[in-house]
Amino acid sequence: MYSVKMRAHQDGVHISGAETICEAQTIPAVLQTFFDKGFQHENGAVDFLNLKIEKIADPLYPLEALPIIENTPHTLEALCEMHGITKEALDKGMGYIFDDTQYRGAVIVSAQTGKRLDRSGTKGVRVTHFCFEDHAHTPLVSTRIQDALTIATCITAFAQVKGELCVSDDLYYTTGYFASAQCGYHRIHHLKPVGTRDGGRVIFVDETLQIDDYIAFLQQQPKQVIRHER
Ligand code: PML
Repeated sequence: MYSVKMRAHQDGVHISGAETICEAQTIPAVLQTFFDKGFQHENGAVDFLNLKIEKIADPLYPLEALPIIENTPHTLEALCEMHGITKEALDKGMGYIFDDTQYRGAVIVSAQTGKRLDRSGTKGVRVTHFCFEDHAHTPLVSTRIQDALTIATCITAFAQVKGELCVSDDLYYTTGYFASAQCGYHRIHHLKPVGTRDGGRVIFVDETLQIDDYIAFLQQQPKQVIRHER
């Protein structure tokens, strides 16, 4: 199996990215899809596009995709409260999403205090080496939701993770989600105003989390997220 990744920039600013793990014979089709995605993006014209292929030696770690809750009856604040994430932690998490830094990955914070726990600076912790397999009869409506569900499933796989909040940094996409292993992937609309590149991912965790093991799992372990009909 091979890991295939794409990232596209304009003037050093991230425009779009994509990744999967596939068999050798599928690589050309994947490269074409990723190339098209990178070059035709609403965030802007691309002046740098990187395509990377790496052989994967370790077996894929299987994960059951979180269920998607389309019309959540809960507000973000209520979801956080239900998951033991304090208002202080949510406010600090929101601060990272709406600050001037465009983190490439997620910021990990204490669910109790909101204190940042990872040491990845402005880079953030990127979830990498994953793929998605769909065994459900009803397909997902977009590859954006597929990618977001895959990442959320990887992020929430450790018991000490209380929840993840994601706001898209795409200019015209204002839907985000709150995800947890306990309650699934809750889509939340209008999380930000249209026309801004604000956005990001915040992972709220219990401070007992072994952060180095968790980051190694997110970044190095090859992961396969499998979706079944519910
Ligand atoms: C992104 O691709 O920019 C993140 C998407 C988050 C929300 C996806 C959804 O609509 O459920």
